[in-house]
Amino acid sequence: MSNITFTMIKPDAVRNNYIGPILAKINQAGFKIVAMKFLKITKEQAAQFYIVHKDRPFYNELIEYMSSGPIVAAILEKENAVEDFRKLIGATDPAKAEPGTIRKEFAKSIAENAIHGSDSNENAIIEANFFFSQLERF
Ligand code: IDP
Ligand code: MG
Repeated sequence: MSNITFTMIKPDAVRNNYIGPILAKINQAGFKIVAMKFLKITKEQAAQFYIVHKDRPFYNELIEYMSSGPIVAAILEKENAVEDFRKLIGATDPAKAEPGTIRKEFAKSIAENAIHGSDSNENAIIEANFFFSQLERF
């Protein structure tokens, strides 16, 4: 069954001019772009988006980083979207990511790791709703 996942091309990848190459890999892997925007989020929005990590030692660093520059946010659709997209982006730590994955190719550190991918169908819906109204989906 076709379902959705949510992604962000993170500030480091935008700064490094990787928007184009990352979108090419996403399209090549068979994901349909349902919604997309280029925007900069505030610290408060980053803190809310990553609230599940509030007790982790890297929470403040994560908020600073995610609000440090523009990101590309998108909803993607594909059969088995969440799991297949996590495979395409690779492990959180790019040093541990498989060859050919987006994080292996475009990320330099576990903190600034180029891209986000939802970890469950439930979170994909929550995250998509955080960024997009129904009028912005096609
Ligand atoms: P994920 O993005 O692969 O799902 P999570 O564990 O959900 O990884 O962490 C969310 C984000 O927090 C990561 O993508 C990364 O940007 C950052 N992060 C995760 N672990 C660390 C860490 O150990 N140090 C610094 N930043 C981290
Ligand atoms: Mg996660």
